Amino acid sequence: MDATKGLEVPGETLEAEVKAFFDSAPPLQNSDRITQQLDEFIKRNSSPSENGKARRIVCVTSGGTTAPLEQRCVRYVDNFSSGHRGATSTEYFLKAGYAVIFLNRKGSFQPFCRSLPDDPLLECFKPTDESNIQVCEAYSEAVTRAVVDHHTAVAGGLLLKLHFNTIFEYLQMLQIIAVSLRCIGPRAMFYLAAAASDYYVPWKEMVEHKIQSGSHLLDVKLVNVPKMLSVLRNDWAPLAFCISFKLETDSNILLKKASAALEKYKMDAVVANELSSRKEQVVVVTSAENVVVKRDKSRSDNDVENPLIKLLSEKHASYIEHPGR
Ligand code: 9Z3
Repeated sequence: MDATKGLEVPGETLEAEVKAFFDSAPPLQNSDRITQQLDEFIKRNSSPSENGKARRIVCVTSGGTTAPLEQRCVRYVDNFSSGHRGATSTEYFLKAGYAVIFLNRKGSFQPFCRSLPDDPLLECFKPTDESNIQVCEAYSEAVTRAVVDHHTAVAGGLLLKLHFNTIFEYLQMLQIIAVSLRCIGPRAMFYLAAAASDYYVPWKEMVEHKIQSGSHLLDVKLVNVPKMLSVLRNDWAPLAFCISFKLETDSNILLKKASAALEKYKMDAVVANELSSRKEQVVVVTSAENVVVKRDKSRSDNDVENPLIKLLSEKHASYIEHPGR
């Protein structure tokens, strides 16, 4: 998070911090509806598919969370993430036979939209007369592909898209998803590519109205967001296969930080990426080895996510066979 240093809470246990975070969070809108959608999605994808086995389900998180500074929010601290990693990975997970819960920041990159221009609705279509429009020739193939692939995934019950804006929404939704997926044990994967805030202003300590300008000092106290990776691993979905991401701008510390996260949060793998080269290469850090995964420029589907998802899908398959850690 591109933020000021937060307040440490000496001696406070993780459990107390987690409780304080959720107690202070504004209640999630539509939580019953989300739980119902998840239950239906998991049920639908738990009967045997073509290969006689139940489909694996991955929760892909994507985009940056915001930490609001005011309850009636005008200003917030944001986390960098375009959502490209999560959206692209979702496409490759679907290709690999997974059902995908795509938990994404509203307005971030969406699966199947990579070949479209920035403003697809206005740039891909043109009017033929006052009341009719048609797809522009130049985009006709890309639009057809995007619409067909998206429709096939959503209508076929293989892709469930859920949106968040704030860190409060993100973590409440992640909890609901994890607890819902607990019943499928090791068949679930978490692929946590979202850039989640490290610091937040507790809701009850947040001013209601827009902070007035006038002072040269903005005096806002941010506290640490509790380390939910531990909670996900230990409490919410202990049997799930968990992949987290480590982002650094200094490549000299990247692998050390990724290994530390692997051990501290008992992840099955940590994907280490450096900001400027993140679309070219990543390193998959596991307790057994570090695997460098590079974009294969000779292919048409040459995103780094292609070999990355292949590798993680293989690791997940062998984890399902031998679930011990
Ligand atoms: C990532 O590292 C993602 O790969 C990126 C993808 C955000 C770099 P884009 O969305 O970029 O394609 O533009 N995500 C996790 C970032 C993060 O905040 N990780 C935390 C950390 O590094 C741990 S949860 O400490």
